[in-house]
Amino acid sequence: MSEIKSSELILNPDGSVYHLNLKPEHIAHDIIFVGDQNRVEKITKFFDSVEFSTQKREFKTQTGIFKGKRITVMSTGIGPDNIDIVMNELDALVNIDLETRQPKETLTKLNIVRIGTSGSLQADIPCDSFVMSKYGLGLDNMLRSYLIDDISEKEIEEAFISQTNWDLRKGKPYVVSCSEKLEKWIESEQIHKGFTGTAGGFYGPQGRVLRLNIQDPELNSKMDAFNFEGTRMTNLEMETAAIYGLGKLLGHETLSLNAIIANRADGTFSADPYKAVDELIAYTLQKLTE
Ligand code: R1P
Repeated sequence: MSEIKSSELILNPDGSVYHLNLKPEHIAHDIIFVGDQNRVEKITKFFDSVEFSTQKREFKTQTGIFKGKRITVMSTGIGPDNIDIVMNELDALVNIDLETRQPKETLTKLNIVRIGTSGSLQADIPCDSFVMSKYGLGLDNMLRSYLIDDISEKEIEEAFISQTNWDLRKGKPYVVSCSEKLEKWIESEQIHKGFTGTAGGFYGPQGRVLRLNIQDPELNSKMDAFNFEGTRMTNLEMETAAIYGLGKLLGHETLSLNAIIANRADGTFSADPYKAVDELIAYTLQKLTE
């Protein structure tokens, strides 16, 4: 097989991958994603030790030991475009030989858990609760650059398109499920199982109106009412579906957990969003080491 060219898999002069600034030895096989770079140390401050730390742009990474387990915590920044970079470069670290620039014969599977923040679409999923996304619904189109027919849930996609009268000029929504292995590992009665919309923007793409009119002012109420065989849409954020899609395509286990900090159904915002995130961090670290 011919080698992957330098223009396609870009390495820094020290041999690290271009955006993440990481070499293979810097990462564990259990990885926590957060959006906000300042959230990385909110997690690693609980570690027994931190062996490695780096940051380039919004991508901050720390690897260390928590209760005997080696874990990497990494910030992805905001949005599906960043997830494209993070997932591809992380996968390259374990599944491409960076010296020969050839894919490895034996693939390595990573466990990736996102600890994020999100807005609820349902009044009965209040601020400060946690949602584990059983499905991610991508409204952003990033994943459609790949061949996704074998991994996407077409029946749910079609139901969403028809129930919301989705305008396909905005691209075609895609639906991908989480890793069942991680779901079983991390679930509990404390967590709502959800169907999470991933938008390619924060304002118009999530139905927020400040000074600009949006293409479909009714979209959020149609999303609230969406129902596929009893499954409702629970929340909106900007990474989950992209993580699930690229995780499935590349062969990694992925799960997204979100602390609900805003409730779009009743217009409320958490009185203490940092506390909600801290509680989700504590919950996840505990589960990951059980
Ligand atoms: C928007 O404010 C950001 O917050 C949410 C969204 O998904 C988006 O990334 O998640 P994080 O708090 O994990 O970044």
